[in-house]
Amino acid sequence: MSEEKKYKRTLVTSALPYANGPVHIGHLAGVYVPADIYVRYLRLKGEDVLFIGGSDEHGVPVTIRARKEGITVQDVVDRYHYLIKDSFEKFGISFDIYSRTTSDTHHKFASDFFRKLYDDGKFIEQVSEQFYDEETKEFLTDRNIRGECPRCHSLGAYGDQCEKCGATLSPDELINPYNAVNGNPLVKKETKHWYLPLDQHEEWLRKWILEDHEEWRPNVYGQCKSWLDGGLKPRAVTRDLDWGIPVPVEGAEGKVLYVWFDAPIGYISNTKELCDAHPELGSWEKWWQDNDTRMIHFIGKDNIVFHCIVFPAMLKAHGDYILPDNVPSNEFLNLEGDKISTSRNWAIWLNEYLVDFPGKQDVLRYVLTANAPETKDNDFTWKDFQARNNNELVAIFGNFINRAIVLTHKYFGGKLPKRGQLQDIDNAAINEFAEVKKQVESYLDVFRFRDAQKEAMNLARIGNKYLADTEPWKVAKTDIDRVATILNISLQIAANLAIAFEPFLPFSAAKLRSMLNMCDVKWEVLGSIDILEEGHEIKPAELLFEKIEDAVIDGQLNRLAEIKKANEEAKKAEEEANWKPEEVGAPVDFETFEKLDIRCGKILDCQKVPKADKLLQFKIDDGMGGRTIVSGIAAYYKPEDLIGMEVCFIANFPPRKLKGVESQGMILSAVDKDGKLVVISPSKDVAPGSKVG
Ligand code: B3M
Ligand code: ZN
Repeated sequence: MSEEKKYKRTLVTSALPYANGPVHIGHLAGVYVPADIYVRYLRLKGEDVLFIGGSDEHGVPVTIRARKEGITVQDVVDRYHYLIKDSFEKFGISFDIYSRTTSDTHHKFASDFFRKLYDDGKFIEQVSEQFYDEETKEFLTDRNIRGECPRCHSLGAYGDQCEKCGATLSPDELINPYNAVNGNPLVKKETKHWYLPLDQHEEWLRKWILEDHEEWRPNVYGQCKSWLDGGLKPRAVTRDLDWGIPVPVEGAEGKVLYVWFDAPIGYISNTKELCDAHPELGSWEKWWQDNDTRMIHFIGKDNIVFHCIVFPAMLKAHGDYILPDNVPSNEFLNLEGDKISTSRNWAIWLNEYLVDFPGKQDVLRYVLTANAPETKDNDFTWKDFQARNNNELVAIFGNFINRAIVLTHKYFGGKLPKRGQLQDIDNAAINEFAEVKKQVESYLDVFRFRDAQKEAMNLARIGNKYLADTEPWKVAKTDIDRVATILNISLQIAANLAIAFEPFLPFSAAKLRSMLNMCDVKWEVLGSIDILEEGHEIKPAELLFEKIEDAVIDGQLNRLAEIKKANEEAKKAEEEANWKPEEVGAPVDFETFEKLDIRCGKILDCQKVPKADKLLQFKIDDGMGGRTIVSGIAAYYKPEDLIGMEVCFIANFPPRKLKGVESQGMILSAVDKDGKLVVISPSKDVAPGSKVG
């Protein structure tokens, strides 16, 4: 175990989300709520802390989104940056700065950082062959290359992964690769890039992580270990792309910094932007280059290698920087048993939650922390959300506060009554809640937020049980002094709750503080029974939490059921459109062949099928009154080029629905050498409806 570091200040960063879509509960649970709990805790303790956030506005994901929506990349990042920023604000994620990687400060900073490493000879240059589209004159990134999967032979696998069989791929492995955007075949072309030679950093990284940071979470430590044991290789830090920060080197026109090179530098440039605007915070260098600073990165598990290996190697290569002390990464949060997926719309989007559950940000914060995927993937379900709200927040926390405040108003006019002689039952409660501070701290200090919140909740349980056991509403009939003692202790517990929950449920804690008329709160006093003074005036009770009814939850479940149904239909259509010609089929007898009714027909009309990239819809003159056929050849033909053409089709397939359109047959085509589909025509005019055989 490494020795605990003495530090003067803590710099907390949270992963910069891609500005290519709204943020969802997975983001919140995995990164932003835990980071926010942690910084709120440090601030309450009076520590010097900065919380840095921002949007990641470079990389391929934003460019893909722009193409999909038919708008510019700048429009995409503008739209989502502000949407994301707004969601975070509304959920109380208390960044000291939330900036963006398209800022001038960042561009200059990242560019200078690259240039310093370049000038110091910290990169290696390598020429390699990459896939290139000769028509659009662009090199393609892995995600923009598609082709046949070498493993399961489904068509349309991506250059980095086959979504059908899950295989991790490189574009070189794809059979007949093509440009995912326009279907063009690709050629190999040489291009030069700069690489960070991670292999040269392996030795110190091994020691730094595997020996000096054994305290890192097992999932983080384990992932690092397996990367290191596998041997590190040089990693390209530049890309051929027209969106990003230009590579500041002569002859590098058309190249930009790889998004994973510039994004983590965003933590530094955003700190600089903040400190430049607020000199009282000190210089940015103090936060990044002084050994007395402790740095913590909050991230999701798919970002571990970049934060534990690549970014530290960049910082080390530069020479002036400190390295992270901890990288508390979470596993994934699933939704109702399925992986959260942006493309399948399988998520609870924060901006939508805010509309559906106004004022209930703390409920989601509470549930996500109670269920945080800290050590393994976890599941969010609406039923659990409802149960935790109704049975814990309302029935325990809210109920206790409400009773304590209402009774104080009823018997003592809203003034904190005097605590008299203590009985055993009082001492037991007091001793119990005096422990809570230590317990919560011991968990927060090692980033175990779900256990910490559970302990904080224990305080409410102690209070609730204390009131239930002492029954002041009954005692009031005979002994008002005893009621005074009970309510004094109860309100002290309530004040403790207002402090303990400030990191977890900031809105409810603030509301509670306001009811209790508390101004300045400090973590230090947690556990004390003297937070509020005798005679202190409190305000009337307001509801802290309210019950969530079944109908509300059913509404959310129905919404998800509809999404699931639409996804299943889309998947079926995609599979059917992905049919693949076999090389030589199994032998068939003549009778079987004769069963196939193949005919010639003429294309009268052809259009794209809405919301289906691959499908075209044909009106065919089949000599029998006409029919509609849907075919998955949109990547290879423009609809207007096909009108008037003669084709062969199978006429006796049972009709089937593709993307809502009924297809009455199948148009025959062959695969050319580039893997493109070519429609088969009779070599001379024949009458529509003529049989082929
Ligand atoms: N934007 C990936 C992600 O959102 C990336 C994180 C950058 S952190 C420097 O998962
Ligand atoms: Zn596959």
